Amino acid sequence: EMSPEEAAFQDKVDADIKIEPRDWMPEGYRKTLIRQIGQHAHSEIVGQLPEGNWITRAPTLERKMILLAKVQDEAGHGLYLYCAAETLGVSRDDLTEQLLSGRMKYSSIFNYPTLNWADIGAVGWLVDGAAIMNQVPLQRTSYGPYSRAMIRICKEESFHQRQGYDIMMKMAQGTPAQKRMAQDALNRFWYPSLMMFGPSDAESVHSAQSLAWKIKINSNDELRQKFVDQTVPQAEYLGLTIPDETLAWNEEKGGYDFAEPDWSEFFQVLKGNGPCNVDRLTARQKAWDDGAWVRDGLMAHAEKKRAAKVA
Ligand code: FAQ
Repeated sequence: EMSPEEAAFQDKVDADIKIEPRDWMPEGYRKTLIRQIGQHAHSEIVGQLPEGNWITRAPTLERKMILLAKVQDEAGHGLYLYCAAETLGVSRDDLTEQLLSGRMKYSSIFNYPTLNWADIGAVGWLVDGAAIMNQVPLQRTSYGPYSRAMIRICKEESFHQRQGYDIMMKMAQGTPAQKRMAQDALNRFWYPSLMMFGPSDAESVHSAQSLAWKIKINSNDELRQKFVDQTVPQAEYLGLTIPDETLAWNEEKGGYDFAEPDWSEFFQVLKGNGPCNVDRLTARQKAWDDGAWVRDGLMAHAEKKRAAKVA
C-alpha cells in the first residue's frame, strides 16, 4: 500500500514533473539516486586513469591536446555529478570515502588496461559510445539536478565519441600493422563495453523499481541492443570485424542477434578481481592522501575566519 505522500510523488513522476531537492521523496528513491549518481561520478573520475595513461605518449601534439581536453572534461563531469548527489544530503567526502573503502562501485569498464594508442581510439569509440547511449535517455530522468547534469555532459560526450572514432579511422586506414592494432583493440574492448550496460534484465536487481521511478528510462538489455545496432555499421565502415561469430541481422526484430558477454567475468570484475581494480583504487587513494594538506588548509582557514567573526 502506498502512503498518500508516495502516491502524490508517483503521480508527479508519471506526469513527467521533475523532482527537486526540497520535494518529498521516498527514502528508497533517495538511496537509489545516491547510489547511481555517486557511482556515475566515481566512474567519470576513475575513467580518467586509463586515458591519462596515454597523454604523455599521444602520437602528435594535436592528439595530445585533444586527449588532454577530453580527460579534463571527465573531471568536470565528475564534479557536476558529485554536486547533483550532494543535493540529496550526502557529502562528496563521504562518497569518496565509500569509493575508497570499496562500499561504492564505479563502472566495470575502467578496470581494463589501455595497452597502446589504438586502445585510446577504442575507448573513445566504444566506451564513450556506450556511455552516450545510456546517458541521452538519462537527460529525461525524473530527478531535476541529475537530468540537468546529464544535458551538459551529453554535449561533451558526443565530441569524445567522435574523437575516438577519428583515431580508429586513422589506424584502420593506416599501415597493416596499425590496422592490426585497431582490430586487436576492438577485440579486447567489445565485450567489456557490452558489460557497461549492466547485467541482463533478468539479473538486474534495481531495474523494475528504477524504471517505475523514472530514474532509469530504458532497461539494460534495451540499451545494449541499441548500442550493438549502432556500432556494427561503424565497424563495417572501418573495415574491422566485431569479435562475435554469432553476430547476425535479425529482420524480424529489426536488430542484430549477438553473443552475451561472459557474465562470470563481469561479476568477478565487480568483486574487485578485474585486471586493474587494485591499480585504480591505489591511484585514487594516493590522490586523496596527497590532497589532505589542501583539505586541512581549507579547514584551518575556515576556522580562523569563524574565530575572527566571534571575537
Ligand atoms: N559496472 O540492478 P542493476 C562514463 C552493478 S560511463 C559496475 O542493473 P542499475 C563516461 C549495479 O551498481 C560509465 N557495476 O543496476 C566515461 C548493481 O550493484 P549495487 C558510468 C555495475 O544501477 C567514458 C548491480 O550491478 N555510467 O563514466 C555495472 O539499475 C570514458 C546490479 O545491476 C553510469 O554510471 C557496471 N557496468 O543499472 C568516462 C551511468 N552495471 O549497486 C571516462 C548511470 C551494473 O546494487 C571515459 N548508471 N552494476 O551493489 C546507470 O545507468 C545504471 O546504474 C546502470 C546499472 C545501467 C550502469
